Amino acid sequence: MKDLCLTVAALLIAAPALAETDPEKIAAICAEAEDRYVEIYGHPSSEEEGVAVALMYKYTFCPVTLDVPVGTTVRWVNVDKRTSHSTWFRDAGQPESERLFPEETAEQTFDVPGEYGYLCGPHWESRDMIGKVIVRP
Ligand SMILES: [Cu+2]
Repeated sequence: MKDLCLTVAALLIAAPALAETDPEKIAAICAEAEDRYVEIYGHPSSEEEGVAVALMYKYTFCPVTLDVPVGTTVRWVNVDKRTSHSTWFRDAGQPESERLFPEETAEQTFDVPGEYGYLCGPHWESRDMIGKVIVRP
């Protein structure tokens, strides 16, 4: 397990525009992703203590937009079976995370309110794998 605990710089970023995507399709993918999570960890992702969980599955971040209070640590979990993903807060000037292989995780704590758009390095261009973290004061 890989923990990337980075504190996001005090930058308010304009999130990249989300591609047109069918919300029903996203909901179906994210329901499947949650099933995978329960299969792997034995409990729902919402029951993790002290972190907000975002899943990486089928070229989708689940939820696509994660809304959290300031000071929250977000844990990304790859619940895919074969594909690796990353998180890249490109517009905040951060380097891309290491690739997360299936069942690997990365964490980042958000100490500054704002909207943080991010990309999956290998899939943002080809598969519109894009997400956003909204950090509330
Ligand atoms: Cu990806």
